[in-house]
Amino acid sequence: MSKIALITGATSGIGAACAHLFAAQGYNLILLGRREQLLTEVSKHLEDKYAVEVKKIVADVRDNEDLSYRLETLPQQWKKVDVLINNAGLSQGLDPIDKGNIDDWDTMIDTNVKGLLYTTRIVSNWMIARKSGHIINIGSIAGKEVYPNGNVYCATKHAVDALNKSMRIDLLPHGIKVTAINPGMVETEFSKVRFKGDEGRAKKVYDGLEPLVAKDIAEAIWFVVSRPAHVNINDMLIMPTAQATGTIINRK
Ligand code: NDP
Ligand code: 8X3
Repeated sequence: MSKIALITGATSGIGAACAHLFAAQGYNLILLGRREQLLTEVSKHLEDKYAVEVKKIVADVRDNEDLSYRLETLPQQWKKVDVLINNAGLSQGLDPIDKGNIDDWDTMIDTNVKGLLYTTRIVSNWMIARKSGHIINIGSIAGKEVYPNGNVYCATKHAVDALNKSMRIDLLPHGIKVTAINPGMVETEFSKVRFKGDEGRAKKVYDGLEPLVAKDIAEAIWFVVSRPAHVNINDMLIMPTAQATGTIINRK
């Protein structure tokens, strides 16, 4: 029987790249995101190309009640999730702490931290029942260090780092693997979302360097997931060659 991966934030960027790579490896997929049309396009493409089964969940990870309903009402066979990729996340704004937009703060905390928790609370129980599973948490270089005006986004990714470590301890008795994947700069919709649709400002983030692409991260995740049963990779930090730290970048 095919394995199942549940990917949050599968409508673009890293999540969509993971969906492609896992489908190519024969996984059936549960793909979650808010933009229904994109979810439908990705799902149809993968079903046609790889003959895998895809379950779409149009949901907002911030809405625990709706998320729980949609996950708990999945048919029983779809609850046999082998891999959970907690990827849904975003940054909003890049302002100093005294000028931060409170709605932006709430959105980042509710999505990157609480959404990840709500999803994990449900899916970890399915994994515990089967005594097997692998949870991949998408952190960031912003969860390892901080940079000017990154304040709340960095705090949410530091929280993901802490949750990654602590869920590994809590789930240890149940044989469940837990891994953090922490990327540096990856060119996706991330900067467009951070700068609220300002494409020019988003593009400038990657000026003069070759950033990572979503597929680079998906390939690292596949490497981690495809290790033998007795091997767990706890934490991976993946940067563009031109980026040494969050802020030290070799631009041409
Ligand atoms: P994208 O903006 O391309 O993708 C983000 C995904 O998250 C989308 O599919 C979006 O789907 C989904 N998402 C956002 N909010 C919600 C929500 N409330 N409920 C459900 N889904 C949601 O960016 P990336 O692929 O780059 O980002 C993926 C992850 O990688 C994030 O956690 C980000 O913090 C992290 N990351 C990104 C880096 C980068 O440089 N790009 C570097 C380090 C980490 P939809 O809008 O359809 O809901
Ligand atoms: C995204 C990476 O450093 O641009 O998590 O915030 S960064």
